[in-house]
Amino acid sequence: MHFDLTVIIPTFNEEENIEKMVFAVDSVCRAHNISEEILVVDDSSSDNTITIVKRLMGGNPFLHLLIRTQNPGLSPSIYDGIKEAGSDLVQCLDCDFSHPPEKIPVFYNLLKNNGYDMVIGSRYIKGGEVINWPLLRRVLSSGAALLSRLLIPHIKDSGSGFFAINRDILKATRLSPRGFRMGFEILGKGHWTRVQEIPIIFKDREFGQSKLKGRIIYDFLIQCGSILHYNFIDRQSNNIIRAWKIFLYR
Ligand SMILES: Nc1nc2c(ncn2[C@@H]2O[C@H](COP(=O)(O)OP(=O)(O)OP(=O)(O)O)[C@@H](O)[C@H]2O)c(=O)[nH]1
Ligand SMILES: [Mg+2]
Repeated sequence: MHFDLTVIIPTFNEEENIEKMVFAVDSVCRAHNISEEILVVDDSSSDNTITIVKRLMGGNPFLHLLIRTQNPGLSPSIYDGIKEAGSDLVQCLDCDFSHPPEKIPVFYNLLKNNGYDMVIGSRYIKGGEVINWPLLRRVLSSGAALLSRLLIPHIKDSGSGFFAINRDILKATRLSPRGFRMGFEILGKGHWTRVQEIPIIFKDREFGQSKLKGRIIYDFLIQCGSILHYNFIDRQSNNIIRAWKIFLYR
């Protein structure tokens, strides 16, 4: 079966959201004539997420499920999804409606028709916004975004989980996905040339529980170290220097 786009939805205990999200993604794609695969990547949820997806798969051949049993985590799940995807153009979005699925055609159009390697849904550029986030979440997210800009300065929201890539940029890379910031890993190590941020309005989840843990700060710091090592010790990439050149000379 041919797909124009694979939409990866990582899940862990999302029984309140998954059915609505599958239909939201499918109706947006249909309305824009995008033939999509929806790939749910689940980390062995203990609620009914898997049962619901299996039931939906009955009448919806575009819907696929990858159940993981090892190395749990958001970024490792997204990475497995990218490797399993039926299309080279891949969109990631959270299951909890923090990321508006209506924006998917904008990402797709930039990848498919404008030759971008990566498109990032950004909370921290003009027109972008975060709604209903508690103060602590805002502070942590903005702090991580600032630290990320020391490495990849021309991108304002490299930690956004709402991004799309042409997965060709990951050929011959060695990624070590950990934590919640898979987009940052790709920016630090992938073979991109053209990256575009588009504004998104990020809403806090209404249903289901947050999976964010305190460990996320530790994971992020290790990830920064890994990207620095990859660029300056292993010399597998010169993305940090390239990003600084783009930032300074554009
Ligand atoms: N496969 C997998 N998915 C996960 C994991 N942790 C979170 N997710 C999913 O990744 C997406 C983002 O997780 P969230 O818990 O919403 O994280 P967040 O948006 O930073 O925090 P909240 O919105 O406050 O919950 C959701 O679709 C989750 O179900 C995980 O360990 N494995
Ligand atoms: Mg969320």
